[in-house]
Amino acid sequence: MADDGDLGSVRPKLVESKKRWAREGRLLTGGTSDPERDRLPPGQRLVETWPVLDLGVQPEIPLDKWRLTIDGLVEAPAVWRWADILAQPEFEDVSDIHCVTSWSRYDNRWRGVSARHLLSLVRPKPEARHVVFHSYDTYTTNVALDAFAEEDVLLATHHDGEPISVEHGGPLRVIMPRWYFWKSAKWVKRIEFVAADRPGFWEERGYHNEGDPWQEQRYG
Ligand SMILES: Nc1nc2c(c(=O)[nH]1)N[C@H]1C(S)=C(S)[C@@H](COP(=O)(O)O)O[C@H]1N2
Ligand SMILES: [Mo]
Repeated sequence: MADDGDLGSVRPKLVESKKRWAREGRLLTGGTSDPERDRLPPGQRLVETWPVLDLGVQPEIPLDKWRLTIDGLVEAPAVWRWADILAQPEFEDVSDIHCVTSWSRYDNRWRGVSARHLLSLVRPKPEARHVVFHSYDTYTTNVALDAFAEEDVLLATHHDGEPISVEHGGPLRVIMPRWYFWKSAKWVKRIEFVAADRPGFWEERGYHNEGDPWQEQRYG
């Protein structure tokens, strides 16, 4: 378990209660859904709204100051400015959001830069096995390189045709459609390729290391 002594401006009560839920296995249904037959994974309920979840800090980065560093075990590390994002081929994908706190939201149309395109530019070295996302609010989360390389993963600038708002992680957030939404880092500022896995903010606090909603991998 992580030591929360120096979380600074994040909301310690919220973090504490989520850690307790993880310990107690809150919301675990042990039920099943079949992705071939069902659209809603076990224990989820459909919402029409779009809840905002974060650590209580919503960083606002002017586009002229905004940078995205892509580094670690890659052949061609990069620091992208906003103009570099705009210069990449556009990618779109429609997917359902499943948040571990049990809400799901269908048919989110994301637009941005595909992970596969990014990978083709930076070229991970053979030792690279995992990816760590670092965000402007100090949040981190980790995924396997294989999961990042799935065809539906992207760095999103737009949601349903509109630029992603600050509260939802704009100007740029990661979208990992196959995992619970905590893997989709808002306000991403660094994508780091590493050999050894490194648990992120919630993964250190009792969440599952992967987070497949169909297997109800809420807590680890
Ligand atoms: N940078 C950052 N990304 C984050 C979080 C966060 O606190 N900071 N929270 C995660 C969690 S737990 C969820 S459910 C989703 C919420 O995204 P939303 O506010 O757009 O619904 O963002 C994820 N990405
Ligand atoms: Mo979440």
